[in-house]
Amino acid sequence: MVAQSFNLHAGTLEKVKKRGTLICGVSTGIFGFSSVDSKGNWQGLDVDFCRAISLAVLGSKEKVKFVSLSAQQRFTALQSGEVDVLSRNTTRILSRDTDLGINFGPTIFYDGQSIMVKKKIKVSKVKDLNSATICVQTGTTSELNLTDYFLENKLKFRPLVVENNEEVFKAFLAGRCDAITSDSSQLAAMRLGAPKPEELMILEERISKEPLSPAVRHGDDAWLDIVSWVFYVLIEAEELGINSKNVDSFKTSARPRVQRLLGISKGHGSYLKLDDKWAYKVIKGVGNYQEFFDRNLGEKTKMKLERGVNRLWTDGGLMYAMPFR
Ligand SMILES: N[C@@H](CCC(=O)N[C@@H](CS)C(=O)NCC(=O)O)C(=O)O
Repeated sequence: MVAQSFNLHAGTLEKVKKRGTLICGVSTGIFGFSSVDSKGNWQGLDVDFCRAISLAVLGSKEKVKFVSLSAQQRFTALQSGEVDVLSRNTTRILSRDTDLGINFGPTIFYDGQSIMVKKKIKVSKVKDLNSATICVQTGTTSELNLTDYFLENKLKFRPLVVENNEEVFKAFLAGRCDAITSDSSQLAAMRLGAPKPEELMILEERISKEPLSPAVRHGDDAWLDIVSWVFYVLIEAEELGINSKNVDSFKTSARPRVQRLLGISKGHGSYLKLDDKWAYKVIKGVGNYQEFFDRNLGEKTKMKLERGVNRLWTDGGLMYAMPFR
């Protein structure tokens, strides 16, 4: 029955509150997005996003259990209820959004697929890779895009499809393929793990759009609202110049927009069944989107990525917060 199936997956918020822990599906290890540091702590943009949800719902960034999921495993883990949210360099595409019984929240990182080669093969353009063998991980959009791009450009290639992230990179380093393909941020992360990163080069062409977005199960609109609005808070805070360090100085602000965000004017928590200070806790605990970016991917990190299209809309980028009112 429709009413029953609609309710099948509802209640994630209540489940998380009762459990006292958010269970968050991440990757098996992509530096800058979700990986374990030398002290055994999870770190990265996707990890910080889970911590932000945990702050909003449970008031602490520590109440998260991270579950490593390969590209193949991720959707089943979400569908079956093994994880409450998937925050794992996952591209939003039509078929996943519909057929898989999942819903995507706002895009937290706009990426694009690229191809990486060893400099010594002296290739500078994708078209130089005609008839090459290309390593790609199974269960990814990378696999599908590669076929489209080569077809469109009348090029041939042989795919070497490998299931596991580590194995696919090993295969490339061992020379089992001429090139490796993935989202360009992920190639940058992989390169950092190579014995000689300076010998590898990411070709300039971006062969696809990869809007990386968190996902939840169909049928729990209230939970999707929370995941979505946690993200808008990160952007809204950046738009307003509010960050984890200066947030307390905004407590006396006369601006209605600031008062609503920080819960100084009452009532904005109840829309999401959270307390009025939920967004304040998120900002205080993990900061705004700029802090997310700088800490995990920016100039001061090993990744050294440019903000690019992930800048705020007011700076010519795509990041835009829905009005918090
Ligand atoms: N964004 C693409 C690719 C995501 C993806 O899974 N990429 C691989 C290759 S870098 C990966 O993250 N592997 C890590 C893992 O399997 O844990 C998608 O959603 O399909």
